Amino acid sequence: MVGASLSKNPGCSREFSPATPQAGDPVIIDTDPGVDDAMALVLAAASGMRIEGVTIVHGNGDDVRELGINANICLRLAGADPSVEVFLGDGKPVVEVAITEATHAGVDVHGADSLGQVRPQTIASDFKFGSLSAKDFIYKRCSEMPGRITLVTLGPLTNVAACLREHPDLPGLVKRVVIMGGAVGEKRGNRTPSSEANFADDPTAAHEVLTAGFSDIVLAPLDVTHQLDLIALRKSLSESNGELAGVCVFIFTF
Ligand SMILES: [Ca+2]
Repeated sequence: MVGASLSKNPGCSREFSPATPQAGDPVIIDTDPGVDDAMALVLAAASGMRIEGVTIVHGNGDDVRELGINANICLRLAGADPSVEVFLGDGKPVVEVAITEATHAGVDVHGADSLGQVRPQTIASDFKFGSLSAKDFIYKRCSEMPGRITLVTLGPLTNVAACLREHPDLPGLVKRVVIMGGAVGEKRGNRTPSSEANFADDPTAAHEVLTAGFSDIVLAPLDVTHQLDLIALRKSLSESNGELAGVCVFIFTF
């Protein structure tokens, strides 16, 4: 995602802080890893952001426990603080959507393990997960740190919507929501001709989050994510040594 400060725009009178969290900023990452989210977790862990917790949602796989294992693998490979816990969330949308070949595409795209079938064998996968559900963790931690946490969502917005349904006061507790989703400003979607996968997997949740009253939402739609030069990144990683770089190269190859 691209950080942006619009304060230098002469046509804009409002002051904006950088769109993406900076080193030391507390974040909760809601994710469905997923090869692209695996890279995001690795980069987040290496960025210096203070990861308060990682919550798992359906999307790039059907089994949130397996997706949670993927998240743990990424965090450990990236050298994240061992105290960072992974909390399992919902395995289906807040309102069931019809399963079609198109809506099941995420599972097919990311392989049987949702990680491009490159799970490293050298890392144990018998991880323990956080005792709270994803939605309960989100509310608990945001309540403990009111106005400080940035929610970063990389999958369907099911967990955040589920949290909102129980706690309508959540928007007042969150500093900012950074959402990877939607196909705003782009002529085609990646799930259907007009829809982006994260929003298509739970459109009700997307609607409920976007209209819940969060004071600061940063949306990173497809046209933003398509700015990443994967070829250059893969070349750079290929020239590096180490298990993490190797896994990332395999992921890109998949
Ligand atoms: Ca994702």
